Amino acid sequence: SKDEVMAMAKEAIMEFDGEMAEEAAQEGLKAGINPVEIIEAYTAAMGDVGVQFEQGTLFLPHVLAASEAMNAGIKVLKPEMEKTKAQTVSKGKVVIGTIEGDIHSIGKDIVVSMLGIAGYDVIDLGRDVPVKTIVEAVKEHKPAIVGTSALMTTTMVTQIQVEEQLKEAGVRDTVKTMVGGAPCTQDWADKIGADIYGESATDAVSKVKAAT
Ligand code: HCB
Repeated sequence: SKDEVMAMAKEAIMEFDGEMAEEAAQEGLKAGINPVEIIEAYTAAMGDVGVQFEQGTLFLPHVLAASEAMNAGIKVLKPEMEKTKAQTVSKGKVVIGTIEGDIHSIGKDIVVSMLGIAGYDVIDLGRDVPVKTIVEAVKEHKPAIVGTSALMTTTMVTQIQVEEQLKEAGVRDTVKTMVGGAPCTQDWADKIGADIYGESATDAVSKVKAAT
């Protein structure tokens, strides 16, 4: 049943079990469950892993193993998600990357996949992307949206530099900026002058759609 698949997806991440994550994905697809919902189950479990990491009951290798399990599951779901990508005409370009100094990529990768499925032409700059590179990419690709992901309070502050350096380069008005990642909030976006705050990948996609 759906409940069983969702429970299995969560357990797989909590148990750092990539094979179980794959099995949950396969079972889910067989049962006709929307792949996005299965990813949300993995994400919820990843949040629990994060809490346990903060509490000191899990350590970095566990977090890494959990994220690898999550990637294994997503790999199974991705081809299925791409099938639903109907339009051949691009809805617009989005440049995205994880901010300078920050190597967290899981959430950004989910946003990249989901924007791609929604029909956007996504230029993924990867992780730990220098602000300069982001500005250069805006000049080169002329995207409708430029998004950054920051997972740490120490790196989210660099999102301010994106706003400033886009202005200095004279291209801030040509593009809408999006911020996301666990420590970011709507307040943060408002404070730094970012146009869009993406709370989740689903939220990011709907706000990008509304803005393009
Ligand atoms: Co990492 N880490 N980590 N980590 N890590 C966090 C982020 C902490 C909060 C954990 C903690 O201590 N409480 C913490 C940051 C504390 C702070 O704020 N200062 C932390 C730390 C400290 C570190 C290291 C410094 C640890 C060390 O080495 N001592 C180090 C970072 C080094 C560096 O970056 N320079 C580190 C390393 C790692 C890994 C490698 C083990 C692994 C990352 C693997 C990878 O990404 N390839 C990792 C992980 C997995 C986490 C936690 C547990 C989970 C993050 C995650 O993937 N969540 C995290 C704890 C937490 O977040 N509570 C912990 C799941 C995804 C799906 O959620 O929020 O990223 P998401 O994305 C959502 C959403 O935000 C939105 O859509 C996504 C899908 O819905 N979204 C966007 C994301 N980006 C967007 C961009 C947009 O434009 C729009 C929407």
